[in-house]
Amino acid sequence: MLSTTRRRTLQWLGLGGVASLAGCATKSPTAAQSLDETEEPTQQGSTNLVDQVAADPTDIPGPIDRSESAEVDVTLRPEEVTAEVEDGVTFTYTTYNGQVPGPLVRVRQGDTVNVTFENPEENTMPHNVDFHAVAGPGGGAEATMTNPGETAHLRFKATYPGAYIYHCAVPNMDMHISAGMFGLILVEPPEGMPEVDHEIYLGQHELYTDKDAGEEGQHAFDYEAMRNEEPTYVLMNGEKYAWTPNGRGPAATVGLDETVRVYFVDGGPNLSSSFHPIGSVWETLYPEGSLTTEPQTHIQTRQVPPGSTTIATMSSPVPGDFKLVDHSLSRVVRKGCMAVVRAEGAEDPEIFDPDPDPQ
Ligand SMILES: [Cu+2]
Repeated sequence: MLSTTRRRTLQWLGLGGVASLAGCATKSPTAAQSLDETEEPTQQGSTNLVDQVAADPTDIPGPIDRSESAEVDVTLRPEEVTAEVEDGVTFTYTTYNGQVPGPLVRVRQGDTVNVTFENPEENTMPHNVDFHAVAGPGGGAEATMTNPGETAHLRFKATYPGAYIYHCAVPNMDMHISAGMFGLILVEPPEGMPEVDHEIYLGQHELYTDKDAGEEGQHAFDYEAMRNEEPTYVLMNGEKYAWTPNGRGPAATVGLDETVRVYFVDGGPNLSSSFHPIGSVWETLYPEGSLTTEPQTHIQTRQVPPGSTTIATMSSPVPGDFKLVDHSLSRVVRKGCMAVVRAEGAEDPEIFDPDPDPQ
């Protein structure tokens, strides 16, 4: 996706300047709303245009090498931004820190985490965060419930290890998550994670819009489609084929036999992912992101439910592009769900020969 094309498209859509799409009045839900309230606010177009919501899969904190607990400060900003899902198609996302999935938070079991939750004034909706790594009511959802312009603080101790989802949990939480509000928090065990050559971060979720996939223009959120669980797009990192050679480039480019560890979160809000590396297998896989269970080995496809994660490794002895997909393949072919790990190096016909000599 070329940024010049992108800019031209945004101008064509009338989104390049200060013109506001936010004319449709939205009743601003308040922090006092109850969970069973079913009011469905019209999602407003945001003038906050950005070139990219797709989180860079390699932009994650490195392994923790501390042998003692520490205090870790984390700032999450729920940002409502408009960006392209694919060329010519824009959508107003709700995000953590402007990216989908939200930033990978990495701490060590026993650490104390100080969360600052800043809901920017220019937002139109209340937001919060529920961390599945939090031992406490709502995973911190009520403690971080904020209207635009408000800041909240949450302090928690990471008492158990594992890879956990975090997500928005306001009354219309399915809409907020679908529009991008989910991410992964990794709580490393005291002994740390096994060493690998590369780590990447991917998040799958569904987008429900009022137009067909690929139809140009601004897509509004479609509650009816969400109620029927019929997404327009199923995405990895928030954009169609974001981290593939046809998008922004491979999620990672690695050498032969180098191990790639994938931190994978399924935001949903509704669909399980059948997570599979085409041309390979998951050599070690921690089901549901559990780090207190022995990993499984040589797994072809692993179901990852919405609201869960997996940690899985792969490598390749031969070069090529390895597509990481949801093996519910219509989501790949028709709805945009794919990332690519590229392995570079010399061919090895002993292992893989696409054109063998006749015997
Ligand atoms: Cu939200």
